[in-house]
Amino acid sequence: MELPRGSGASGSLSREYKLVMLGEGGVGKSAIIMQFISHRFPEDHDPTIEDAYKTQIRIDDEPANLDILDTAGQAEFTAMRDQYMRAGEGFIISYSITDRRSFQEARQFKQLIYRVRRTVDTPVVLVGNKSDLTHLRQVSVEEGRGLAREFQCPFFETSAAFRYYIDEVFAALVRQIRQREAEAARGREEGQAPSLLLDAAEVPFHKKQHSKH
Ligand SMILES: Nc1nc2c(ncn2[C@@H]2O[C@H](COP(=O)(O)OP(=O)(O)O)[C@@H](O)[C@H]2O)c(=O)[nH]1
Ligand SMILES: [Mg+2]
Repeated sequence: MELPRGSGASGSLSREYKLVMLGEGGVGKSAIIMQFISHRFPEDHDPTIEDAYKTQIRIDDEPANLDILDTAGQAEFTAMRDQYMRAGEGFIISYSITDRRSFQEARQFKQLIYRVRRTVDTPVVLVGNKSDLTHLRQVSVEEGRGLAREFQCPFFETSAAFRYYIDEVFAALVRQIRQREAEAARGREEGQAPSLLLDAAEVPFHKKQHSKH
């Protein structure tokens, strides 16, 4: 795995954020990450590759080391995805505006995060990708906004092809993580427990959980 750009004394000291990119196959998850990290748009990224990528950026004048998992082939279990889902601090749920089914799947990914994290307060950003393909649009901006309201999360329509709103997605996600950390720190100072963490007993039981190794 590559060292983060600009790493060094200060780089290694800055906080690392574990982010996870979710969404149906073909919506442009890999393309978004490639554009974000290397300013390239690969037309032919292998759809089966599931890998993590590191980069260092500044968000609101503070350095952030990002460790981003690009998921693929959501049907089968992989140890790496399992680990990232549990350790993940922020999640991008992506769909394609040209594919209504991928939009409907977004809710499933939200539920998956809830099952793994057992809290309703996980930082999420909703992304409708391929905004350049307006003539093929199947999901309106209003529908995207509506779902984001339901998720209570930021929403962007992106184009990985044209690099529209790519940086904004990652900045919004890191900001949410920082906000929650600041709130948690304030809560600790005031001697309160984090408010939105659910009791284990409140989490619905799911039969089809992956067995732990
Ligand atoms: N026009 C257009 N095509 C895109 C965009 N993002 C991805 N694609 C194309 O959609 C296909 C699937 O992209 P990929 O990143 O492999 O999707 P993934 O399976 O979600 O990782 C590829 O042919 C990409 O070139 C976009 O923003 N605009
Ligand atoms: Mg991919």
